[in-house]
Amino acid sequence: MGFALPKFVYSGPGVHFPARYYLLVVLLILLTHFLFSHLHEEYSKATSLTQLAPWIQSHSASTQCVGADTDTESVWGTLEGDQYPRAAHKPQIGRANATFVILARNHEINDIVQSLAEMEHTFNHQYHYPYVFLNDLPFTAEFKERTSKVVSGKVSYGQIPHDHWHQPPTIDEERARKSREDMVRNDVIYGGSVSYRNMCRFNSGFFFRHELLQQYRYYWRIEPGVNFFCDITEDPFVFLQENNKVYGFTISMYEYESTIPTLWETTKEFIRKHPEYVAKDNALKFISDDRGDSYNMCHFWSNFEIADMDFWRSEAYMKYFEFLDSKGGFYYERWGDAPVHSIGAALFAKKEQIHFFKEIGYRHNPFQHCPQGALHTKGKCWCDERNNFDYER
Ligand SMILES: Nc1nc2c(ncn2[C@@H]2O[C@H](COP(=O)(O)OP(=O)(O)OP(=O)(O)O)[C@@H](O)[C@H]2O)c(=O)[nH]1
Ligand SMILES: [Mg+2]
Repeated sequence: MGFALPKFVYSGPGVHFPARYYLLVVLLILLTHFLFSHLHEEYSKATSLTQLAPWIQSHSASTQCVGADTDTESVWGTLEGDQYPRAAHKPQIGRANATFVILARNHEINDIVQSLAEMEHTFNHQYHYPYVFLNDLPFTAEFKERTSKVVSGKVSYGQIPHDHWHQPPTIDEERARKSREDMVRNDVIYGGSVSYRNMCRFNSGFFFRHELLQQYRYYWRIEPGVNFFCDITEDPFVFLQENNKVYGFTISMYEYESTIPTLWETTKEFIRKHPEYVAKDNALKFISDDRGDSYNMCHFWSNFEIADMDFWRSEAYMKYFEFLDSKGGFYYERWGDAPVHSIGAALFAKKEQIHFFKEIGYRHNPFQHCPQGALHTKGKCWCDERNNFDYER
């Protein structure tokens, strides 16, 4: 009975008898639409896709694209130039020309966000100092999104210039490779890593030259996964500024000798050439027990630093860094930024310009400084007072 559909429509597998009628109705509608579109101009205009677009937009809230009712301008609109302001970022209240500096890799995002949250909670929610994030690779959108969300100061994200990060072509790679292999054989921590060496060299002599940091004088270095235990009631940047200090630390310890076999000899060679750079009333006693003959391996643990970048930018330190760099020890050995900064501060600054921030509770695994007694109470510190590592002897 009835009419037969053309074979190509109804004979396919899985098409059941009632489906014939649905297909027939669809075909008839399409045929009618086709005929009307050609015969009646008004009908054609009214049903064109451009006419239907506004209706589609206003009736598809459940699949709304970014940009319809979110404040996208403050989230993504100003990414250019690596500036990333958010409405939540408040104008700076802190009085110093200062910033936080964070060198990090994209995969460290969870640990970074945790460090930032603790920094905001204990200090920056009242001061709104800015943050500068640096990386040898471009930061991901996720990194920018999540880090910018947890802070109260403005943020900027910068990529490190190639030559400030990578092993210079003047380094004899054959010699450097042999040294890395020796260190791996001797179980020297990070002994086989080139990127760790890049990082140490960058922190020793380049970070303060990055274009995003040019406008700032003081910085506070933050690493992924560190803890800040206590409320910080006095602004450490202003403290440095008002007391003419150049370097602040919380933990000091001994360096692994195998990572810096010739660092002190190289330093002495530099000082013989440039005795004029050594400060009167310096802190040589902190780094040497025999009036400079040998280095005692003491250094400030540089994963925490609150310091004056103009000190690193000074002629004395810049010449010192360039001399060290010309000897290649960042790659032929594994010179760390902690001993390099510590020796630089101890020799080129006065000892009273170096400050122990004993009220700042801080942990970078596996060591922590936990303020003692009245300072612990004042700062409402959440660290265990009995777990305190200030000096290792
Ligand atoms: N962008 C970038 N950052 C790095 C790289 N290597 C290290 N860093 C950062 O440099 C800082 C020091 O590196 P760490 O790996 O923490 O070195 P460390 O503190 O001596 O050693 P840990 O005990 O492992 O923490 C951290 O802020 C790292 O995120 C790298 O290859 N690229
Ligand atoms: Mg670290």
